[in-house]
Amino acid sequence: VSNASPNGSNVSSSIQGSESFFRNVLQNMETVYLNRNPTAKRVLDLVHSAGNDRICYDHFAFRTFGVNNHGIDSMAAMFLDFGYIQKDELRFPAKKLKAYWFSPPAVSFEEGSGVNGPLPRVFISELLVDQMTSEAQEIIRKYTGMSGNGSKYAALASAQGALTWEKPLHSEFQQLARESEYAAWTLVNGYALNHVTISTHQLNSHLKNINRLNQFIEDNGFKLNSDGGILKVSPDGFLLQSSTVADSVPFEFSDGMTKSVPCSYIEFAERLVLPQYKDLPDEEVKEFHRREGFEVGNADKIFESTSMEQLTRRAT
Ligand code: OOG
Ligand code: NI
Repeated sequence: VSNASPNGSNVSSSIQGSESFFRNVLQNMETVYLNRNPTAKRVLDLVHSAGNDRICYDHFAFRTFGVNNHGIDSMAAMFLDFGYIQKDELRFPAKKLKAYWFSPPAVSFEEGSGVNGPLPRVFISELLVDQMTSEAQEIIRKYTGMSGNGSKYAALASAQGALTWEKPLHSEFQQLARESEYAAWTLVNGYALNHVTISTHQLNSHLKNINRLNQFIEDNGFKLNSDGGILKVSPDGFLLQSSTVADSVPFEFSDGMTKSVPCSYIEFAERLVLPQYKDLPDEEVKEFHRREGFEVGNADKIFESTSMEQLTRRAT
């Protein structure tokens, strides 16, 4: 099977190992995520009940610390082993982050919903720890150092909903939060799924239009990330994204303090049909006829879905 894409390479891959085992791992990551994040669960239920029997995931996203073998590679390992292919690098100098996205292997059956549908792309970012202040580096090196070989089990930690390091002090969380909300998030959430993304163009109701979906989500009382505007549009105009604001969950720090910390959010993506395929009849349009990949300008704003500014913003 070839997943030759018009704006990507012609590299094709097929799933390696047992597909049912791999899907089971994704399902466990999803279960941890849905149990912790009531907004994500509610939104998926709402989209289902609005006439969409089938929901396809555009991508899964993870965050990491780029130090002590705990960076992108630690989370990418399982995906690469099962046939994912590393694609473009994205850089976010102001946030001191970089990311890669990975394209999924071809599978023989993808007619189901959710993790039983088309395999999601994967987006993995890492904090460029060397560029942080020495105070922040000390905290991050302390916890990734204590994790040790834990980074080899990133996927396991994600599927279990466990940290590979011990819980931090509240003061350490606060110190990181002052410098980088991404760093603070990763210290308390580790390899947990940061978000799943609903592929809106693969829905069959009127919600396949991302603007209608955004309106529907807001009409149901949920707050969308407004950074740079609700709808994030790539410069070419063909990749449209939006996201909810992350839920907060109580977290018990190692000093016994329990404080609310940002957890995960849910994203929506609509990939428009590329100009060279605009005359294809709707029923012939496949995923590879649409805009591929990610966009730095969109991603930069989607990262803000876990920021204090968005969490504390009053609903409009
Ligand atoms: C990832 C933000 C970027 C996208 O689809 O561009 C992103 C994050 O918040 O960790 O998800
Ligand atoms: Ni995303």
